[in-house]
Amino acid sequence: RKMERELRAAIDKKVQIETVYQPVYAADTGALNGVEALARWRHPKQGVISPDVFVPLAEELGIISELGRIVLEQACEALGPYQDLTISINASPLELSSDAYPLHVLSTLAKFGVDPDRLEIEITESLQLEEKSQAAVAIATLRAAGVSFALDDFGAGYSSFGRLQNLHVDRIKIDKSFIDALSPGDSSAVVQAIISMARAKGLQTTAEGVETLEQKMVLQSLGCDALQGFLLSRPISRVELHAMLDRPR
Ligand code: G
Ligand code: G
Ligand code: MN
Ligand code: NA
Repeated sequence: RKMERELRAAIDKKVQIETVYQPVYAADTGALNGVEALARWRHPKQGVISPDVFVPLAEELGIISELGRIVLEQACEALGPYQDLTISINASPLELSSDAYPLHVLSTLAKFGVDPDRLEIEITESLQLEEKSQAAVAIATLRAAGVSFALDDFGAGYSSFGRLQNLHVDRIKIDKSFIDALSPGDSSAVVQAIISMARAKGLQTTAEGVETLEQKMVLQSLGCDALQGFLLSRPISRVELHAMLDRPR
């Protein structure tokens, strides 16, 4: 198909793939903790195409690692100089399973002068982690170098609590569907339970998809660590990010 050829060409030539950045803030102080890097495909005719469309396509085509490399490089280049900010990237299970992944990530960080403890890799519950699998080795290698891991979309899949036993992560990102339910009249019991469980396990929490002041206040009162969502900021371009970061913070 035409779109497949076009995606291959874009990733090959490193054109049209543009990373945007969504700020993540400390829930208590409101300080900027860092940003999540999110890929966009700026198609010359169709406009901006969502990663929900082209990430699965890149996986099918076997070029997801190349896409991940482009996003990591763009993010490191954009954020390198801002030493106090964390960079979060989304990694597909296929990427993590490639032999070259951990060393490539570490050499990219070194190339851009980004300390490994500033990088957080978001993985999903769909990651099937066999013991001693390539992905498990990648996670262990990167964690040993100081990179941290977050479980993305927590609660959206099956057996979420079970996954936490064998996936070594530092943070959980509470799926937007639970944050949506934090509206007047609804119970906050599920989010409260997720946050207490995380705390008991020594994990940090980020709420995703925070859209209202009400949700923000409930999350603050429940002791959620970090907030992300349209209420605070949409994903922004590199130029907008730099304009924001270069203003006094
Ligand atoms: O940015 P947006 O909310 O449209 O992202 C939609 C989905 O695409 C999310 O699940 C997000 O994690 C995923 N995604 C965004 N950028 C990347 C990327 O660079 N790599 C991978 N594997 N997934 C991404
Ligand atoms: O699966 P992942 O968490 O990586 O997905 C991130 C996606 O969620 C991004 O595409 C981003 O645009 C989207 N997103 C971030 N904040 C909000 C929000 O407050 N509301 C909605 N509807 N989407 C959001
Ligand atoms: Mn994510
Ligand atoms: Na998510």
